[in-house]
Amino acid sequence: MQKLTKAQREQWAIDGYIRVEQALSPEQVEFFDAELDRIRQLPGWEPNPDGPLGHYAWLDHAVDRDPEGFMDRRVLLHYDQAFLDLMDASPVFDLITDIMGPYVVLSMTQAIVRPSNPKWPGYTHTDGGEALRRIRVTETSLPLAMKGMYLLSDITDEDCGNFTVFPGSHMRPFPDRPYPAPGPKTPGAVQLKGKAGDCILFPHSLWHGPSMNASPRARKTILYNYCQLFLRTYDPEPTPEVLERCTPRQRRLLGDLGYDFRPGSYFYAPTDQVDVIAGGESRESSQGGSA
Ligand SMILES: O=C(O)CCC(=O)C(=O)O
Repeated sequence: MQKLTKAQREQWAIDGYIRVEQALSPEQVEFFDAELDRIRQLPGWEPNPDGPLGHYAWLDHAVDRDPEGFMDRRVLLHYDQAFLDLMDASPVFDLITDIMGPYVVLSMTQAIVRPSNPKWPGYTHTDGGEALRRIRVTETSLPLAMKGMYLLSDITDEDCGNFTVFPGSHMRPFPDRPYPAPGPKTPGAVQLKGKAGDCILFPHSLWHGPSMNASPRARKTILYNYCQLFLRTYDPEPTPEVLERCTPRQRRLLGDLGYDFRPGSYFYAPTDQVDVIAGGESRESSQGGSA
């Protein structure tokens, strides 16, 4: 499995993010781009304006059905095999396990479309809610949780809905306050650029968020979150239909330990965890060839 280069390891430790160039092929970018247009017409989990902060509601379709409009769709795996296979695709998953170790689960899948709108200023936050933002692990610690954000749009300028980070903020106290709230224009913020197909990796504890999108086009991304096995996932348990289509490694990443829950499960890993995460059987050999 691929490992971080020395330069990537250094940037991860100091800045708190790395950009993996062309993690998706142009064909994959085209496919997922079209999938985002398709799935916004389908039922799914979308932000719930009436619910508590960060909670989602099951809607018949995205509120905005225009492919260039806003969408924040959660729980993607059932929409196509390609979403499922992205969870442990090389090189991103290799790098994720190099960073997090083998005791990991997939904790969330998400597709976000940021429409053209120069009036929307963007925002800045950490991931994982109120408690996780108060925890900063040390320089040599494995992260508790991290994310891979795949760009489906070229971001070659600033204010194009850029993913914006405060480098090093995963390691130090940060002005976590409602007013004046830190934002993408606060000194120290860096608007990242990249090409469609690149993937940005960062821990939940890094202060980050989208910039405004003053470009004429929507910015599209898909995001896969991973956390240590003993933490909770954002997404609900996968359905049997999804699990049936998984390799052993994918099932493990979705929390299937290979036995029913018993006290101690997830805090202590199955004995084959390291082998399963390192690769193990393919879907063909485990399920008689039905991909
Ligand atoms: O750039 C975006 O659309 C938001 C991404 C983000 O903030 C996140 O994944 O938590």
